[in-house]
Amino acid sequence: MATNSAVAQKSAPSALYDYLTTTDHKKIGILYTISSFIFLAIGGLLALGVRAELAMPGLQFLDESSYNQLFTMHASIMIFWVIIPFLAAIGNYVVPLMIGAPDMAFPRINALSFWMVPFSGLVAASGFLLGGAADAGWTAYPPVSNIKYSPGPGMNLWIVAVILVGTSSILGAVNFMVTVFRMRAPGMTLFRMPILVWTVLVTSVLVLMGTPVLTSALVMLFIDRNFGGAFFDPTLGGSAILWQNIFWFYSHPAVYIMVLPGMGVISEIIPVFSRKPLFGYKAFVFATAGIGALGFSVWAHHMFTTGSVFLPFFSVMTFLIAVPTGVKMFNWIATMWRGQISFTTPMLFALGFLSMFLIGGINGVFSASVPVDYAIHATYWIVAHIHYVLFGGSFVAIMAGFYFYFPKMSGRMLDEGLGRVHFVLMMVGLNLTFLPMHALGLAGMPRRIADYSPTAGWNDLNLAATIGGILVGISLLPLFWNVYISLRNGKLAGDDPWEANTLEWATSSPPPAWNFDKLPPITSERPLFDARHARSEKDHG
Ligand code: HAS
Ligand code: CU
Repeated sequence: MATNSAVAQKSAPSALYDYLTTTDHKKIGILYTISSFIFLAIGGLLALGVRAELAMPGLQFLDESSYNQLFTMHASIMIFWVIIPFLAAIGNYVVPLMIGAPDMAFPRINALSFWMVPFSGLVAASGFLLGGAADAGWTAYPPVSNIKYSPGPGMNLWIVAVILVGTSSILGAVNFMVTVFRMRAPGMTLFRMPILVWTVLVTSVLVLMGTPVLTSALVMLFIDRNFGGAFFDPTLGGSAILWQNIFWFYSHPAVYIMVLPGMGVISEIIPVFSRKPLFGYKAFVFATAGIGALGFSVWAHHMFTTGSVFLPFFSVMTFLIAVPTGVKMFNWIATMWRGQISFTTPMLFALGFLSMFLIGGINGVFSASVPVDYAIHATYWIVAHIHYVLFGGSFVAIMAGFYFYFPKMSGRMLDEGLGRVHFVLMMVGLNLTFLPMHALGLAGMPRRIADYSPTAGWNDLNLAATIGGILVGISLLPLFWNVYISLRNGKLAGDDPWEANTLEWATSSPPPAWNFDKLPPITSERPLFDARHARSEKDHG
């Protein structure tokens, strides 16, 4: 034995080389996590730049053109290089474990998917060094994004980068689907899969149906800009509205791509810390599929004010989508009902998700009403909506997942006290930033402006939002400190520190390269609960 391990040590490559060449889904999950945190820092700094400029009326720090670059790159980085990859991180790490598989179906494609993410992110961000980053908003509407109004290299780099990151998502989606359909352990029927696996599966279908459409739009825009095309140029017989239709055909489903896996994470956490099974498992699965299906018939709610879409249809469909989401809200609350709730950090973030996503969902329903949307379209109301669903929803769910799975990924517990500090600071910061934006929107403040009149009455609320933004930035410091000290001296986690229900907790923390030495029998959607139960029956009986 001793000689064996000495030999292994001698030939073992360095940890860095190991991570650079790995095809292990767990290491790839960790790489996705690291990359997402780095882009979070970049996207966050850009946001603080935006908030600094808006803290007071007048142009203090930036000119209009740099301001456009900052908010464009902030949104693009947060969406394409933080939220989506972070969810891919969680999916990569836990999906194979949850279904009792040794790895993803295509480990090398999985590695390729990952490496395309930081590479494409750098391509997009390199615009800052090459004479100006993209500046047409993350929605890149022509004519703002055409060669005349956005002549710099940044826009071309952005198009290429988004095509690359989209390709990474498509490869990942195929990989997840094949993994879920072909690699489940014996006994793991579809309706015994953890809800998180279901949400990743539905998300993968959305990616597969939506993302290639975005790619085609981007290719057309690239042709318009660089090869004299006229897809989106009405003066040459094209249509600018065409871009909006194609873009939103992808980007509306994409908002559910960004929240469904987060809902999956929440659905794993709430039962564990309420000591009850998830209420209405099947209803939850069908609600997820329902949101996915409805998500493809509401895209034109982003285009109500263009006058070119059939308003009643898209309005009704948008209202309808609140129903399956409401089913989920009900299920989560019913799961907690009369449970033994323990307020650990993952559970606190899960509760944060429920309350923030409720606000974000309902302020979205307002814009589903056409006359209301005419008043609030392109105002700060929409900015408030976006951030309550994407930050209060998706990102807070990601944080819940991070605190929940960190012990599995590292073998060590995070500090609960620091976790609570992070939670409180982040909740206060995000509400201070985004709650005032509702009022600003109703008062008529348009989004995407670098300056406003000192007499418009928007000064105080903007200052409050800027202070909130700084607080959000500060709230991340206890998180990073927590990770640093816990990796070195954190309490050892053991296999199953939370007394959880699903298979990823049936192996060591971190798991061996092959994931499982042996699996418990799988006869329900809570195999670990069953195993614990059988053990205690035997002890007492
Ligand atoms: Fe949204 C714009 C409508 C969910 C993200 N959304 C955006 C943009 C983003 C985004 C990024 O109809 C801006 C894009 C840009 O840059 O221009 N959104 C909705 C509706 C829902 C919704 C109805 N959005 C999301 C999620 C996102 C996201 C999730 C990301 C994670 N959104 C819109 C509309 C626009 C829009 C318009 C365009 C506006 C414009 O003018 O530009 C729903 O899926 C939300 C459902 C969830 C709930 C909460 C829980 C449900 C319960 C059930 C009972 C509630 C009922 C409603 C029956 C509703 C508790 C009662 C109604 C009352 C008023 C009380
Ligand atoms: Cu939408």
